[in-house]
Amino acid sequence: MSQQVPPQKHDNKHDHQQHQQHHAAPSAKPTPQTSHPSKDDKKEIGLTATKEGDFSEWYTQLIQKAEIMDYSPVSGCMIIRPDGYAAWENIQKVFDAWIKAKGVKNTYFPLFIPESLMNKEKEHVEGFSPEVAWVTESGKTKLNERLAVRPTSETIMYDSFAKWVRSHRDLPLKINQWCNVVRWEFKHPVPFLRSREFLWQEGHTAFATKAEAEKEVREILDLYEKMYHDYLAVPVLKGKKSEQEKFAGADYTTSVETILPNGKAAQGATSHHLGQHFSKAFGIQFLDQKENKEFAFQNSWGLSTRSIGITLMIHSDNKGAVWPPKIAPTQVVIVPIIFDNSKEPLLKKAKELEQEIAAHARVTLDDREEYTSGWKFNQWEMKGVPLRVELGPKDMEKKQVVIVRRDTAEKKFVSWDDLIPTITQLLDDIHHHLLSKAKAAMQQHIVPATSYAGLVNALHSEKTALVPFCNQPSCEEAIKQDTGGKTLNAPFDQKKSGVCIKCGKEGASMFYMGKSY
Ligand code: 87F
Repeated sequence: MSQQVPPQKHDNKHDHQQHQQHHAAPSAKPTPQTSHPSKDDKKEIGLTATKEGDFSEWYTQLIQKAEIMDYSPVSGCMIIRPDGYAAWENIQKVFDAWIKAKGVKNTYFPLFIPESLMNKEKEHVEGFSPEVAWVTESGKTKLNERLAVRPTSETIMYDSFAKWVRSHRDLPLKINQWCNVVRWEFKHPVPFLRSREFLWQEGHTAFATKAEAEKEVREILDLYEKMYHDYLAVPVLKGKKSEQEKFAGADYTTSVETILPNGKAAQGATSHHLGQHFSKAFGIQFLDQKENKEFAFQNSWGLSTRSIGITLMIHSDNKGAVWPPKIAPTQVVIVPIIFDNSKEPLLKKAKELEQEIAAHARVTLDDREEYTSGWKFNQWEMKGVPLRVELGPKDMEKKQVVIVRRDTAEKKFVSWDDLIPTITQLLDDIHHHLLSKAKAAMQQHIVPATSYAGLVNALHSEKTALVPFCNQPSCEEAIKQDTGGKTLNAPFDQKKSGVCIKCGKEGASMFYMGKSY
């Protein structure tokens, strides 16, 4: 794979002509390019697949060429490169502050979970056991007990919770950890969406009452919605999972679901109410005010690096990545248009602008002289930077810059004095533009259906259907076998009930059904 990203559209010559149309051509020659790829390289460096034509090939090329991830020697395990990791750090920073404000504290529990602990609450691992990776030996010595590489930390955490919780005064207990987990999946891996190791936060809380726990489940789900909506510019479908699709260890599971451009659904995050399921298995008990021994009510909730894959799939285009501004690794790139006879003052000004912007946005100045500005434009477009600020000799004269939006390619001439408010406004505009496009796209992928034929039809045409469904696992299993579709969730505000599209039972709730990742 090439380490460098791409010219595809901004042919360099053309680019300078374009620029000069606005800026009246300086007579000096542009800085010679030493690393500009030859014409023959072009195809390979840009994206060769289109989002509309071959979605999965497009995505695979995009995330590598935008330098977001790379494949590793271990199948299904990926390398998160600095841009991908920076986006994750931005997500972390926001969510971490939100949960801390709710009294959640961060911890770190071991990566290895003894088999005996994993088996303490068998039901929750049952369906997942083929995906658990085990450590069985050190050097040539067999371990006395196998150790699971954590696929999730309920068991190891709740073993401690049982020791930490004694009285009602120890509750609520609110613990989170940011960590990696391993699930040895056998379905084909999709970077960020389905990898064998991924990063997430897992929140685990214990309460004295069911009401308090249930309140939190919904509050956390609202935070997940807010993260997707306000930061990733991704609309979600919020609701409750079906009996078939809920976490087996939970009383019920709530989720935010997303719809990808290929019509497939992807679960964005989950918030589970565990009831007293685990507290009974692990002995998490407390003495209440009347000195009665009670089992705690628990929740667990998680958001993972999958959110990055969902975001990129939704917003990116045939020129490369499109990062939503709020989590973009770099929000603004300054590209000086360098000519030999005007280089010094121009670079000096570019540095000043960089400093000024740095107080308000994540900015980088691309003053590399071995690349032409046209080449840089393409590279930063591939890397998905929301705003490009160009500064050329003519702009110096006019005390202005040219600002180009990544999402619409719109160009704006902005005086130096207006730079900061304009950048702030544009970043906000881009967020809202991406969100409204994504909302429209999601709506186009959702259709109502009241009959089985309607559901089948919808699933065949890459749609998610809103259907009345009885929520019986046998019915869902039959639908899955028959169509490959499954429930995503049931919206909380059930406006009407109907007759189950599968079995005809009355009083069925409305569920979203679709094909999913
Ligand atoms: C894979 C292997 C073993 C998912 C697994 O959703 C166990 C599991 O328990 C497993 N895959 N799960 C469910 C995870 C539930 C829950 N954990 C905390 C979350 C959010 C964070």
